[in-house]
Amino acid sequence: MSTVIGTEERTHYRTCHLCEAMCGVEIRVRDKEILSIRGDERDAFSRGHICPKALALKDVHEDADRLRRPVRRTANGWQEISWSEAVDEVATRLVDIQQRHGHDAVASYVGNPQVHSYAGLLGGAKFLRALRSRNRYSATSVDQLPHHFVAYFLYGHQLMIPIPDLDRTRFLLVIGGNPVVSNGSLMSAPDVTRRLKDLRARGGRLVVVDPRRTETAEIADTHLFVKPGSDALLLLAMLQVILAEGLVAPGALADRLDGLDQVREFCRPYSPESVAAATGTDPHQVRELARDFARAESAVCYGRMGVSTQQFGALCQWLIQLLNIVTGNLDRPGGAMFTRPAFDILGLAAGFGQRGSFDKRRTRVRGLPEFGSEFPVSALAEEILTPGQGQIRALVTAAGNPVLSTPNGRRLEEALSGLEFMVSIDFYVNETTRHAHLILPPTYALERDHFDLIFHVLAIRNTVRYSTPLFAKARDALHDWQIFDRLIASLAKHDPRRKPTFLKGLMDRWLTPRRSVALGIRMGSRGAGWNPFSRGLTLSRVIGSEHGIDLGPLEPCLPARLQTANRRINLAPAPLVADLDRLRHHFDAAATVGDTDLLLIGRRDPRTNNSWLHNAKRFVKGPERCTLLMHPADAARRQLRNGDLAAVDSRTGKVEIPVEVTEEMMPGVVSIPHGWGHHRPGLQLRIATRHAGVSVNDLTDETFIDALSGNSALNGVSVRVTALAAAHPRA
Ligand SMILES: Nc1nc2c(c(=O)[nH]1)N[C@H]1C(S)=C(S)[C@@H](COP(=O)(O)OP(=O)(O)OC[C@H]3O[C@@H](n4cnc5c(=O)[nH]c(N)nc54)[C@H](O)[C@@H]3O)O[C@H]1N2
Ligand SMILES: Nc1nc2c(c(=O)[nH]1)N[C@H]1C(S)=C(S)[C@@H](COP(=O)(O)OP(=O)(O)OC[C@H]3O[C@@H](n4cnc5c(=O)[nH]c(N)nc54)[C@H](O)[C@@H]3O)O[C@H]1N2
Ligand code: SF4
Ligand SMILES: [Mo]
Repeated sequence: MSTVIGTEERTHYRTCHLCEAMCGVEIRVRDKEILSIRGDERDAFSRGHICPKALALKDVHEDADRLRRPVRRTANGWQEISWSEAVDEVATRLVDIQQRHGHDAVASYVGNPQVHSYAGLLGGAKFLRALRSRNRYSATSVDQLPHHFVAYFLYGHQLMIPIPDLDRTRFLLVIGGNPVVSNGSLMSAPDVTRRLKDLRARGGRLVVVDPRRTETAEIADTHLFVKPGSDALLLLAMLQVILAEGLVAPGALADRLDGLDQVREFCRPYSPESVAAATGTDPHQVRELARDFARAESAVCYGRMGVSTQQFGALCQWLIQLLNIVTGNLDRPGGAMFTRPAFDILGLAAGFGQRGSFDKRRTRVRGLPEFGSEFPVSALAEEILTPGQGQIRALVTAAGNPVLSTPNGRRLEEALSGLEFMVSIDFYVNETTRHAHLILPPTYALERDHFDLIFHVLAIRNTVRYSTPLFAKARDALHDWQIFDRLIASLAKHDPRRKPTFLKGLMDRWLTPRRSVALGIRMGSRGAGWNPFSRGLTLSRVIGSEHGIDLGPLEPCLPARLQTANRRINLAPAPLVADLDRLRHHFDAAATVGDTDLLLIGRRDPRTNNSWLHNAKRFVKGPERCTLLMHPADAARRQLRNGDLAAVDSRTGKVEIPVEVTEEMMPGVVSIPHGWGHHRPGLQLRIATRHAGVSVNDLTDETFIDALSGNSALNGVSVRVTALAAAHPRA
């Protein structure tokens, strides 16, 4: 994918893997030097757009702190060792612990960047099977678990998540998402800000519901404040209006729906007036919003982190689906639609009977349910710390930093430091990996190929693009998938019962990640199959289109694509209906207690990527961004002024943080971004440690969860804020 300019300069085109937007980038290099990174004007999807983070492709690549060889923790610091020594030691220790305590004694945690590496994802899945432990954890349960949960119950497959048809809709209702900053999530949409502006320019409406007047709210027609954690009530009230006023019009799907009467029944008590106090919304505005949404030519309600990582995450995601369905907006242009990707991992998984699972087992200590063969990560620390049969003794982390990204990070740190053995597949010595005995560093993005196995499935348009490596990897470097392969082989060497049969071994070696993608594309619904005359897709055709291929807008696909056994949609799945009782009890109790604390929510900013882009100057320079946002009235009551240092404490911990007083916050709500807190000892992040900030997850609470799905409730955490000292002398 490179064209030669002159003798040594060349231009390379690839997809940026850092967030879900899949922007095409144009990278100019001279030998090994990266001269520039710009948007690829000819990219079929992003058409030249990039965000400031694209430069992290260069910064992380060149970062001197990035590990290039395996390291072992010793009394005198980290010591480089060879791959064979490292891999052998890991397998020896894991097999030994599993032989003494059972397979489940070794747990795994897989973080977000794994989803952005198709080879890592495929290789990691293979490794987890070889590890044979049911103690699996991932960042899913501090993120989008409720989306999978609802997709599983409504549409029969955990990956069958409807995507807003952003480019055609006439009405977008965003609840708890800030795409202008996050660049869209479960809605891959490069240059989302332009697309939102286009929506308004063609006469459509953008409404944002958020406890903070966010960057997305700033460009919306309407912004409504909502009290954190109360969205389910608001959504019920909107449904109640639509049902009571005869605005139900499910359209083409009408004869595929079950349970509408039940929905009518449970929504009945929730008038906009009845939820006004608990949600902090204006009943007239909510009633109008419901009517406008139902009457719009097309409309789509989209809810993200703010309504996922909260106490009623699954209820929220379910009610959002109901809103789209009863107004006839599911599976129609301008509504919520499904993709038909070149590599259909959803269809493939379904073909193997893998549609998801729920509550097949529970965690040992707290009894939290499994979903999709994973346990909620909020249970990880207690499963390590609580002695007894089934205790976790060892941990493998890959592409994750749970100390900063999961609730009650302090307790998790305590747990990690007591493990018998820990290995991390990561290229930084950070807050999590510093506890490992060994760190195995994979190559970084520019030394490997790239394909979006997941985000093509979650995009607002069908496109496909494959990127070749820009640089050859060093001879002694390994890709994530190669590390996993070496570990699998070594596990089998140390435990002969894991040795694959000859044929399976052969097959495993042949089916590299790249061959898997080639096969997936060829056999997919757009693929050439084995017909040599077909004009369908093959990997080489995709590679040949170095700016990607546009496969057109999303198309209606129901009921054919429904994965439920009876090809119908049950609007009222029993576990979700039952959870309405929990919602009611919670708000009945809250009404009598009276809330004196502030409610804490998170936020993102354009130069972060969760916890791991802070080791480059351009991503940390400028004014402090790890601050506490607070409404002027709340600040005044505590004698806090802009720039003052405040103490924030919760059930789990305490941090000290500068205050930023701003009317963009809803009164009673404060905000701290996540991914900071690089002041821990022993990190090898020379720049990040000088811009440490504090970790909001020292305040979040592992016992505060969405009890139905098991997802962490990172938003709506009760905190107290007190003044510490004035940062600036007062005039
Ligand atoms: N309070 C609060 N907490 C949150 C959130 C929030 O909004 N508020 N957001 C949550 C969300 S949405 C997410 S996704 C999670 C993220 O949670 P995690 O995935 O646990 O954390 P990251 O910060 O993404 O850490 C990624 C790690 O992967 C490493 N890495 C990067 N690229 C690669 C690679 O190619 N291979 C390997 N092996 N390693 C790599 C980095 O060095 C880093 O250590 O955080 C969650 N935590
Ligand atoms: N720049 C940047 N971009 C990123 C990331 C990053 O770290 N930095 N991370 C990436 C990842 S892993 C993800 S998952 C996506 C997340 O993508 P988004 O979900 O779009 O991002 P957030 O900023 O977490 O948006 C959540 C919004 O919910 C609001 N909110 C909080 N509590 C509530 C509530 O109770 N109700 C309602 N209605 N709203 C609430 C917050 O104020 C916030 O505006 O972003 C991705 N993109
Ligand atoms: S929006 Fe996302 S994909 Fe696009 S350049 Fe920024 S980080 Fe990369
Ligand atoms: Mo995420």
